[in-house]
Amino acid sequence: MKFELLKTSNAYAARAGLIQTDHGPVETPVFMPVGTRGTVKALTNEELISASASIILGNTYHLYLRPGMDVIREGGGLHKFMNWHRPILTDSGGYQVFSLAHMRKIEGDVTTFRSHIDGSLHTLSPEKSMEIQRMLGSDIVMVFDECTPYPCDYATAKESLTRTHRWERLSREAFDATDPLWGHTQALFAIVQGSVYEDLRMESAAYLTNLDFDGYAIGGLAVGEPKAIMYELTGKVCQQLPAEKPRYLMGVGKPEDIIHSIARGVDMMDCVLPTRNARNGTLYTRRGKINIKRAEFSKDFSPLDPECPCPACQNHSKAYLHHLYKTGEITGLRLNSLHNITFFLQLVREARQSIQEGRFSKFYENFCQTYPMEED
Ligand code: PRF
Ligand code: ZN
Repeated sequence: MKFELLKTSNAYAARAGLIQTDHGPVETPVFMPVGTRGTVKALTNEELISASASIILGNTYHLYLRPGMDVIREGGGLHKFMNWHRPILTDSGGYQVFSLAHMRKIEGDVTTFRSHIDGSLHTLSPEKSMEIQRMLGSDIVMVFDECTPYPCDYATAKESLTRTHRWERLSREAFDATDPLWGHTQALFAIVQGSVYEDLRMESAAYLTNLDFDGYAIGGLAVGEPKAIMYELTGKVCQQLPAEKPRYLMGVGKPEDIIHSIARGVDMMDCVLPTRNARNGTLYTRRGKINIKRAEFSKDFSPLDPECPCPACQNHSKAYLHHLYKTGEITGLRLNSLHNITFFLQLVREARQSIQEGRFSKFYENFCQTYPMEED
């Protein structure tokens, strides 16, 4: 993997860059649609490509449980199995085990848990997560970490960080001791943790920079802390990270979080919000979100956004989307998902273009004035 920094904003820390992988380029800043179980929910690969998705995310935890590594191995790795030949980033399971699995027990560096699907007993560790991600064949592999909840007292955060740093070093060693299985190279990203404590975050950034990863993620944010804390720590951690490596803010976020993060130096983001919200009728526009199930749309025959290139906006009215939602038609969920993914990808692409053209400040200030900000 190669990362090239193309341009940095003058007034803000926003950057435009280019990641090169064996499955093609990723222009940054980038929003990564979430394909937890080997599909971005409700969308086909062709539709993702039409919406210009350049990289998607997959999850070690889910794919390991279902379909399982035997199927992935026989299917020729995740790219071939799902017939997606653009880049894939896989999360390590470190977050999902702590947020989804039942009955977790950490013994040494091995975490035992029960599957949230059928209660069966499994283990994950730094070594095992690397082995699974080698088998999946993702272009970007994430280290196995522990995401602290919010709130988290200082002593607990410090103890967790010590463990996470050990797990990240073990991830690095296990990754280096193994070879890719599917004929393309894989990159390894570290994850900065440290809860809401600035000194722990700085310590984490310094420790991980020393281990020399291909990129650096910021984990443990967007877990319920006040927005102001998230934005401030994101900015401070970015300043501490090497300029020549990509930075990934995990699990972010709402459109305003995405733009505020880009302004602070983040290059990559992912979130289930556009697809999950599409399925409960929440649709994004330049003036904020709307809920298509509201009665006010029942006879609104205008498009959601005439300038949006997606099929929901180009071919249909809000009244029709409202009707499909109310009747529970699958097509409604698909059109809503297409629209939201198109919106998120386009928003980040516009931010990137403004950075490249040296007018990010204007883009940012205009966004802040026109997009309604939500409270904590
Ligand atoms: N760690 C990992 N994945 C994550 C997170 C994390 O801290 C988050 C936190 N927002 C989302 N996804 N491994
Ligand atoms: Zn649209």
